[in-house]
Amino acid sequence: MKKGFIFDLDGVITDTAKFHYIAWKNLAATLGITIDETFNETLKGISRMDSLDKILAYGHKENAFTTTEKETLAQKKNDEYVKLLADLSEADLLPGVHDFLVQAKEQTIPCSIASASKNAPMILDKLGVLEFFGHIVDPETLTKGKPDPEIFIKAAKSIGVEPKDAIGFEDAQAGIEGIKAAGMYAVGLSATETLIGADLQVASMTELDVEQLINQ
Ligand code: B16
Ligand code: MG
Repeated sequence: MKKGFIFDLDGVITDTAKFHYIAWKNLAATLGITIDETFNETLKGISRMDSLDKILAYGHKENAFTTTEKETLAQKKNDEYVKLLADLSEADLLPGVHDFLVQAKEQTIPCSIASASKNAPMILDKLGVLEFFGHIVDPETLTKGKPDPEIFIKAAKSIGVEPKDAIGFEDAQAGIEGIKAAGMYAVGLSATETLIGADLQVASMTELDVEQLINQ
């Protein structure tokens, strides 16, 4: 029987990829770099600074800025991103998420968040689901990003669950790889892409039942 749930945020609990895209696209434009939605797919699950590095490399400007300048650029992007989240509410939870979290609470299955986003606590608060999570891993404490398993191992331990007894939920390929490398059961969430290595893939949380999932 499985004993804990580890959730990615963006693409699993809510979909803020469109807001990341607007903010990165606008910042990139000020640097003379044009990004499109296909390129934006490659930024999913990637940390803020790694995303900036990818954009600069895409525009052949990887050596154009100092670390301090890059920090200023990343801050500028985040300021716009946070403004775009102003109206985020419970209505922005992805289908089936609220019901699944309620079921997990009823079954006393602890939940934690393994997201690359430094904005995760604020986003979960706006979505009205902060109370369901025993812990949110602080991405500042990580030495490596996804696909490294570090974030998932920390997320499991934070709620007192061994990784082998946990189930991880992810929408990105790098995340599925991290969950599997951590030794967990991986549930992939995507209606459009095949997530290689996922133990189970569904289009949305509406297809999932907590009792069935933990007892399989
Ligand atoms: P922030 P996840 C990730 O969230 C996003 O998918 C990725 O696009 C973003 O760059 C990253 O969080 C960092 O976010 O700038 O808010 O710290 O999928 O790991 O929940
Ligand atoms: Mg994600």
